[in-house]
Amino acid sequence: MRTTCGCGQVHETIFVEQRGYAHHDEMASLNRERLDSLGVRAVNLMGSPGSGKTALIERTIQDLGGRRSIAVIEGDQETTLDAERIRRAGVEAVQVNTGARGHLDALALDLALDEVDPAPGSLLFVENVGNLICPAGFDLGESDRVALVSVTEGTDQPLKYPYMFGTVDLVVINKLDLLPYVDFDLDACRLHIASVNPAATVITVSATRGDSLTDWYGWLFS
Ligand SMILES: Nc1nc2c(ncn2[C@@H]2O[C@H](COP(=O)(O)OP(=O)(O)OP(=O)(O)O)[C@@H](O)[C@H]2O)c(=O)[nH]1
Ligand SMILES: [Mg+2]
Repeated sequence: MRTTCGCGQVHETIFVEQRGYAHHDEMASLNRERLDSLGVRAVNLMGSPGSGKTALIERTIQDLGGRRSIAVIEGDQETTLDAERIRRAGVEAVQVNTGARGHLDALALDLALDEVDPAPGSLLFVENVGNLICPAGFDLGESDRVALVSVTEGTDQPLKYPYMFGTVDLVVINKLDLLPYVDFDLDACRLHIASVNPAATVITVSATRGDSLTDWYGWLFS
């Protein structure tokens, strides 16, 4: 599997990433042990910019209404805008800025975990940097990997980005409310997902209008 990041200074990034692999895997294992020992479920949310990752977290915070402790780590190249959105929704968030890199890695999660200090038994959302390429190759030590794709992005995304859709436990097809206005074939998209990842669970939601979010919560608390 290709694991190099296509963002920024490609040659230097390739060198650094390759050299860091053994350490990276070790760090991912340590993160996983740390999260397991706390009983924290860490969900790595990945998807294109604008697919609705932050919106889904905001809506989840709103719907759960404090019934489950939630912590959030936000990954973006620049700005603290998403962390600010999460804080406005009522939950503390740590922002990680990756600069030229287009993904979070296990070291970034380790550092962010020190900051966010999730409560035992809590739910931790890790919103990865918005893109369908770079985050696919990086194990953070998360409990679950989730890919979001919205109906405005096109039916064939799972075929074009098989490394992303092939590595996840769940695919969330978002923005169902916009389906009447776009040329998106839900059944074909489901088939494409199955062709690259037969084991993936697929749900369709609207994070903003609230359609089928019971499926999301059902998966989240399964
Ligand atoms: N109509 C509609 N709009 C949505 C839905 N989910 C998200 N949006 C809108 O899509 C835009 C992008 O949503 P975000 O949640 O910021 O997307 P993101 O995936 O976090 O984007 P990045 O952080 O840039 O990667 C916002 O204007 C949201 O309000 C949805 O279900 N339906
Ligand atoms: Mg976001």
